[in-house]
This record gives sequence, C-alpha cells and structure tokens, in this order.
Amino acid sequence: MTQEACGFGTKAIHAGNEKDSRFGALSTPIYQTSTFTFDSCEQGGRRFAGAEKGYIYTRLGNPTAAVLENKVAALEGGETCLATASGMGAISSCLWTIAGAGKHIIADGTLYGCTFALLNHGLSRYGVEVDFIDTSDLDALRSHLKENTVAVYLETPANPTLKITDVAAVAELAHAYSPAIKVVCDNTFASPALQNPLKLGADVVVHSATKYLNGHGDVVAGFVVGKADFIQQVRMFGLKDMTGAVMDPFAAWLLLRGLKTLELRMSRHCENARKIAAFLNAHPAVEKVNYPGLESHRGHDIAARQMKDFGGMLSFEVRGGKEAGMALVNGLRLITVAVSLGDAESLIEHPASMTHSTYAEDELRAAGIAPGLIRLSAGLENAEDLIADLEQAMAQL
Ligand code: LCS
Repeated sequence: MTQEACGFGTKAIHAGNEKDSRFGALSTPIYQTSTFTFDSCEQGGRRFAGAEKGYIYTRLGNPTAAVLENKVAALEGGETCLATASGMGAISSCLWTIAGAGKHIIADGTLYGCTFALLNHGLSRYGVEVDFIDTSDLDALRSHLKENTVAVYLETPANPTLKITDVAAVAELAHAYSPAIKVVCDNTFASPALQNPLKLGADVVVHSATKYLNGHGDVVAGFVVGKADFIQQVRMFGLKDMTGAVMDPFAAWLLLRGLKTLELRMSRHCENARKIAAFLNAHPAVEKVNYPGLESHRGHDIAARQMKDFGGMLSFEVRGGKEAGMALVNGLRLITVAVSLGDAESLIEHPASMTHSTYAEDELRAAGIAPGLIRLSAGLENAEDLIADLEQAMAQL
C-alpha cells in the first residue's frame, strides 16, 4: 500500500519518517545542532553552491525539521513545507517573499490580530499596498484585483468570528485574473485534519503550529506549505535573509510527537465545540453564537463542503455586551482564561482587548468583531464538565 493511499491518521504517524540506520530508534532523533561539519573546504563550497546534497547550518535546514516538513507537506497535500519559529514567522517569511514596494495585497479584514498588524502597520511601511476586504464577498474581491496584485490573503474559519470563505471560489476568481497571484490561506483554525486549502485551489497554506498541530500548549511554531519552487524561495530568502524565523530542532521533535494524535484530537475538539455551541445557542443569556457547524451560521453550507468537520473554535456574545461577557469569563472555574487555542485545555479570551487589540475601534467594527465577543477554544475535556462550568458562570450573571 502506498503512503499516498493511506488515511490521514496513518500519514500523521508515518509520512516523512526516516529509518534510523544507526540504532533503529523509533522516535525521530533530535539533531540539536546549529551547524554541520564539512570534510573539507571544497565540500563546504559545494554544499553552498547546491552542487552536493547535505546540511550546512540549521537556519537553512535541519534533519529533525526535515522529517517534520515532509510529514506536514503530506498532510496538507502540498509538494513541500517549511518549518518556522512561529506562525507569525511563517506568515512574514511568506509575505516578504511575495511582496515588495509597489506590490498590492488583498487581505481579508478579519484576521488574527498580529497578522492584521503585519499587513496594516508593517508591510505598508515598506511600500506594499494592502486593501482589506471581506473575501467571502466575491464581488468585493473582483473589484479590488489589479495589475500589481500579488496575493490574496485569508483565514477560514477566521479568527475570531469564525467567518467562512469559499477557498475554491476565491482561487478561481484570483487565478482567472492572473495565474501569478498567490492565494494564501491560513489553515490554523481548521488544521489539515479538517481542511486542505491547496486541494481547493489555494497556492500557499500557512499555519500557526503552536495550536492544533502541536496541541499541547508547549511550543510556538509555524509552517508554510506549497509548490517546491516557491517554498525554496521562502526558505532561501523570506526565512534565511528576511526573518530568520527558523524552527528549533526540539520544537520540531515536540511537533512530531503532537502530530501523531492530531486526527484523534480534532475529532474530540469538534465534538466538544458542537455540544458547547448547541448549549450556548439554546441559552437565554446568549445573544449570538458563531460556530460554522450551526445551520444558522452564514458560512455553514460552504464549511460543510470544504471542511470534514466544523472545528473546535467558537465565539459568542452574551446579553449585556462587553461587561457581561467579561463577567462570564471571570466566573469560570474550569475553562481557563488565556489566549492561544487548540490545546488540551479549553481556553477562553476576549478578542477586542487581547488577541485583536491591534485593531482600532472602527477596524474591529468593520471586521465584525463585537466589543463583547468572547472566543472559546474547546479543549479535550469531557463536554459535560465544560458545559456545567459555563452554566454555573451564566447563573452568576
Ligand atoms: N494565524 C492564526 C489564525 C493565529 O490564530 C495565530 C496566533 C497566528 C497565525 C500566529 O501564530 P504564532 O506566531 O502565535 O504561532 N493566534 C493566537 C491567538 O488567537 N491567541 O494567541 C495567539
């Protein structure tokens, strides 16, 4: 049986692994080294010139990270993957490679706060023009494409509103305008277990591997996945020269360990989020629930088509706005108040003052992020306990 034909869970465990020819270690060895020795000056020269295969320096590549990169490429259905020091390292290495002064990026207005900051306050300082639109509105996308457009950037489901964008429709429209435009999709919220944007027509997938891919709240990491020639440019320019955001070999090893259970974990995250969303949706103190699995969600049909399941993230507003929302969060005993997501522990936060505090008030409004919105990452606990915790905090309101 070829590995291509194997299921996701099998690939997450086996794809990319290399037999340890020295000792037969089952677990991938951690090559905790900054540099690699050459037999001679000439050999070093050949490695730098690309005339001989082999490692040079960990910022350019590392054997532990390479196993992980091959595994993640297989899970996303991409040709190649580049491991990075963080999700922001992945996004910035990718965008520095694509964009330059005079180039134009169309980005969705609803993004993780630091991605929004990179585009809105960072790249724009260096002459990159950025338009923020709603990428789920294809007419808006059509009217913003122009000659110098080099990328369309989006998250689906988006952080923190869970807005869904039709990746295939966006890719078709952008590529019909110009095949050179890179459609970049942040797949952090779905993870490759639920959605493969490259198979839907996107050119590049970026990840904060800090979240579901690692899954244990103990690593900050990222990935860029796509065509081999593009990823090589990101490796040798975006990462090597521009950001230096290289993944540490130990982080790579922790990710290899975390990925083994990704499929199992995602099914529990989805089950818990589905139960919590149904509970919140029926609760009189709750005004609105954003969860793509609810039929009332605007993107439900598209999510049902492009995702295998609806994910472990949801957000909601309680009656009484921001004050009531914060009181609810403060009244929880089991669900932990923290940013980040995708961990075993359920985590809850207030986007407007935390993950999305890089947005000005009018930008929050334009992105559909209500002042009282609360974001919940459903963990791996028993759903009944999470619901009981929410229930007791609601009762205190
Ligand atoms: N993309 C998305 C969708 C994210 O949610 C995050 C981080 C990043 C990229 C950046 O990844 P990092 O550099 O942190 O690995 N999101 C966070 C959040 O919602 N809470 O804390 C971090």
